[in-house]
Amino acid sequence: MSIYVTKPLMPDYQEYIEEIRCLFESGMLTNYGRLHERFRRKLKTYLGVDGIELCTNGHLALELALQTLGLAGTGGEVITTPFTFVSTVHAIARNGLTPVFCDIREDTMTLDAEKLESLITDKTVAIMPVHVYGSVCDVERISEIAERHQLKVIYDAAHAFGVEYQGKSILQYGDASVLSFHATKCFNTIEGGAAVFPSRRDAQKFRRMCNYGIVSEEEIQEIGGNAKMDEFRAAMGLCNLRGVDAAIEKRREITAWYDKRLQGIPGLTLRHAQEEVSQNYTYYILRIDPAVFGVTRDDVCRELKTYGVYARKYFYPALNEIPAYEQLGRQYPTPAAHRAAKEIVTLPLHDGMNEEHVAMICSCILNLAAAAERKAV
Ligand code: T4K
Repeated sequence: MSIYVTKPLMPDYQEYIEEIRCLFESGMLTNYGRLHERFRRKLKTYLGVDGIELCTNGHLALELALQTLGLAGTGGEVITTPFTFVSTVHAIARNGLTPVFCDIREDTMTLDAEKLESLITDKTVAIMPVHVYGSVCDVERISEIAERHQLKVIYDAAHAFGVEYQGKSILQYGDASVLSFHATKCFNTIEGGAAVFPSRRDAQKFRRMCNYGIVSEEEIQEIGGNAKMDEFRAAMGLCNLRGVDAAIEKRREITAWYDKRLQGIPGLTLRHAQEEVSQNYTYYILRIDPAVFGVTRDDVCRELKTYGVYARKYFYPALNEIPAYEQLGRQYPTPAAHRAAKEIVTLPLHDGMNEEHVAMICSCILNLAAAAERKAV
């Protein structure tokens, strides 16, 4: 038996068939159809945000958000973090902008706002922080710095579906926030994403940018692309929205099973709990300090694989160490990001798991360290 890092949330087969039946009757499969609009409205209510527009995936939503805010092609610099999925940084670079890497906080692994200001120059046009693993960035401090320097803020909120801070959606901060609805996330539309803008004008422009800049049959306003969400994926979104609360609750339960077995072990650090933040439990992350635990994160991944458990190294390597970016622009030391990239493992977490799976995974990790300790004495 194999246990993968995640497994998509899927609706009941019959429920999905019922949802797409109308598409076989109407033949309207894409281009802002009825299901797209219904899904968008329901999502808006569920997330508690205005100005949300759907997209074909999270990555293109990031690229198009930068274009919507007028940043693409300016040749400016965008401050971001090297501890993220490669999509974040590619979205910046593919818009003719230069990523500048800021280190992360040791506890939340989000962009370290205390180091941010010293990286701002007259070339800086924006900040792209990441709510990595659904942990909330220092939104107030980032807003204050951005305002003072007149910079745009685009949050990569790919992991932050449904995350709330002080009782409100985290998506309301910044000039834009971008979600991913990829199959591997806690909520999915197979592939998919969305962008949230506080400005109605920006939201409308983003919507046009996802459809070639078309306003009407006779008017084209911008140089947009094609990044529309089709009706089949909107149908998946409608179905999954009904099941997502139960799936998040199951993820919370599994997280507690892990925590019970792994907390208090020297050399292991569990996820940092943030005050006034409600989680979505998309990822179970474990930090392994090899000097104390006796084995490395990579040893643990290898051992788990022998038991058919496919944990992942989200996010390794740090992106300022990959060939595309190591020579690019100004480089600053990011020791916290490099340590995190070497020490963090993402363990399997999905609603197909039971407590025995978690017990097996934890025993495997703890036994490996115990065996290493025996060998050392
Ligand atoms: N920003 C951030 C911070 C992100 O993390 C991401 C995406 C984005 C932006 C861009 O959003 P999208 O354009 O993707 O919407 C995955 C995902 O492809 C990616 O969405 C995600 N982040 C990233 C962190 O992880 P891989 O290469 O690790 O996925 P893969 O195919 O190895 O899948 C992992 C496991 O999940 C598999 O071992 C089995 C299981 N799985 C996977 C798929 C695709 C399933 O059971 N069913 C499936 O359909 O990238």
